[in-house]
Amino acid sequence: MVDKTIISFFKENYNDNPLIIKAPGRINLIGEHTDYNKGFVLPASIEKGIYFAVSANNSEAIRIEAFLSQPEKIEFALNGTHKEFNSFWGNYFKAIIEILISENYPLKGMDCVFGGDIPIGSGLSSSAALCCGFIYAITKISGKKLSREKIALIAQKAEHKIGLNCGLMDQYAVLFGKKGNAFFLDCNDLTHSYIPINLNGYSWVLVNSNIKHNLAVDSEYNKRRISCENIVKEVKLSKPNVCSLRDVTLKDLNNISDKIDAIDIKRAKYIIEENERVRRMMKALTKGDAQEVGNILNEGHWAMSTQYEITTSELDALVKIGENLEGVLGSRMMGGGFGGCTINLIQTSKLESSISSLLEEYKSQTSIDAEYYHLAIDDGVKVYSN
Ligand code: GAF
Repeated sequence: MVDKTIISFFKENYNDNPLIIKAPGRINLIGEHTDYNKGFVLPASIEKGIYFAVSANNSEAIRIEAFLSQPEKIEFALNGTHKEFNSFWGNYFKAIIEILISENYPLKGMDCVFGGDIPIGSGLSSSAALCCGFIYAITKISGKKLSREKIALIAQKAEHKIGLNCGLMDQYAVLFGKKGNAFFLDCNDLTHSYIPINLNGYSWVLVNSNIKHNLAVDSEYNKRRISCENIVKEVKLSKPNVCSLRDVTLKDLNNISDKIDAIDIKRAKYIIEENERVRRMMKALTKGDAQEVGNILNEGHWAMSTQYEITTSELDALVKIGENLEGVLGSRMMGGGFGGCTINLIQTSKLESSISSLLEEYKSQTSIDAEYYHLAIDDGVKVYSN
């Protein structure tokens, strides 16, 4: 629906023959905050996405118009200058254009209308979809190709410019995702592989706690990254080859426990164990062991809650409610934290009753209406034909 509205709006207001690009959001099965520690992640790109209708306009301007809750038109000259704008999303486009100019990328004038159905601030990575989709659209208009790896790096740099020192999980998931598959990424050497996530008799559902986060303006994400870096610096004193938490063991943590803040130790322990949970999840999915998949989801959630301390009381409530429901095998918060969705593995035969019990009980505990979405895994960024 949303794609059709954007396409017809573009045709009415710009020109009749736009190129349509779809950039998906992403979920993450397990491997949270491990990406910037050079660890493992297991995300997937999803059907919800951002659509870009674009065409060259043979001018010296990149004109962008949003079909979002914050509608606005922003125009950038090809040298990056622009009029004042209010929308937060404008910062991402500005950052991308500045990065491309600094890399002497040959920008061309274009019109772009974008919008989509990824709920913002819900842990489904609308910002990575926005950045990766826009950069991909630029390459289609300018005619100068950039590899998907390069697009991911530019999109990550844009996030850093805005203030989120993120890793590369979201960008890689959005760019390299494959329909029906989870995407395993080793964030050390960026090698990846795919694994089908269909578990016979079980369904994946996202529940949006409707607590929104904005990681780019919330320093808690970056604070977690600093905690991890503190540990690496300390371990490096006795083990110079250690470059990231990926190389640190629980024994190393023990050895430095009297020299470093206990909170940093707790955070690092979480990362080391989370990497292990990704390995276990890969095995459980391969074996089709839904019970084990559910257990790993729950373990991962409580580790984020008590060790990494990035959940909220509402997300904890959702997971706890699920633990007491027969049909729910497991669930966890996804993404950077401090709000957003949980991912839930539910017995298909008990799907409807489990979802309604979850939502009802959540409402009675928090007075908040949660929403749910059936999960559909789609391809990464691509030219879209409807
Ligand atoms: C956010 C970041 F952008 C990712 O890089 C990743 O760290 C994630 O939080 C947590 O796993 O989405």
